[in-house]
Amino acid sequence: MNIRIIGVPMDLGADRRGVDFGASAIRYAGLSDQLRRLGHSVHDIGNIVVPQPESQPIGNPHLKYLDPIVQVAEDLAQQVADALRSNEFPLILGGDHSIALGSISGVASVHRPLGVIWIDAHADFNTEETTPSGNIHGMILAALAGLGNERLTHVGGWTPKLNPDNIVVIGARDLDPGEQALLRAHHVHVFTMSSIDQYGMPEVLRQAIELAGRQGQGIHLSMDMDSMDPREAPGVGTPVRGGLSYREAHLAMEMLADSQRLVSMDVVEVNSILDQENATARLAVELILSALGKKIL
Ligand code: B3U
Ligand code: MN
Ligand code: MN
Repeated sequence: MNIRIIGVPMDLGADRRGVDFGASAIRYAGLSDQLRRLGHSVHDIGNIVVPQPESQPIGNPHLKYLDPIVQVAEDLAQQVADALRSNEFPLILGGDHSIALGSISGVASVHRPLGVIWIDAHADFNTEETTPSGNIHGMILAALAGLGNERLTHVGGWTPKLNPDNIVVIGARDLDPGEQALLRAHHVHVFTMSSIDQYGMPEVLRQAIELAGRQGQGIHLSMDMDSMDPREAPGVGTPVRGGLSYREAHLAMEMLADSQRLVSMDVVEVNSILDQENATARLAVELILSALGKKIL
């Protein structure tokens, strides 16, 4: 496979600084070399330009840094669509989860309809009305489904990018009240940590792939590293106890690789200021390799 790596040093969508180094930390953990060792060809185009928060007004407190976030999303969507048209698999490295607005808008402009598997401790299904923080990284999945502020929903000039019926959230354990109501109202498939405890990751992934790819479409994987248990991934902005184990996460990646349905992937929320010896970035590399075909034997 030809892989195009796109870094997005974005931290405007989240409260804590440090996720802007995430893409560099993942590269430093050896991503390109190891992808090449797997037999892929790798085209790393470097980082998209992201404004520094110090030079930007926060703007509306319910939609912090809306202008620069939308501007980066427009840029990234172009880059991602260009990669796909050049027959390259887009692998986007965050940055906070607001970057998925650009990555998925770009993928959905080429692959329509598109399924999404969103692995996250959160569901990122808030709008400006339900957000407790005003942080846009918590609103991205809703925006892609056409809900919330028009600037967010209309990146690329069209909406919605996703049908809620093809959205699957896995690993959720921290949802806000208004967000829960929206997820229910729009029938988003959410496999919480309790569903994983009850049915096990193999069954959850089997159903997730079926739901996200119901009409035979491609699937984008959006991997928020805070889905992992904080013992495995200490370097994330918002650690939440009781997350995915190392084994569960690898199994999920391997099942996605076996499905041969992945068309693109992003890895987000690695916070290298809070990390311990780059452990979270190294884990991100291992998970990417499993998702892109690495087998033990
Ligand atoms: N749901 C909360 C918290 C949050 C969402 N995503 C992350 N944290 N990483 C919010 O602010 O929307
Ligand atoms: Mn997220
Ligand atoms: Mn999260």
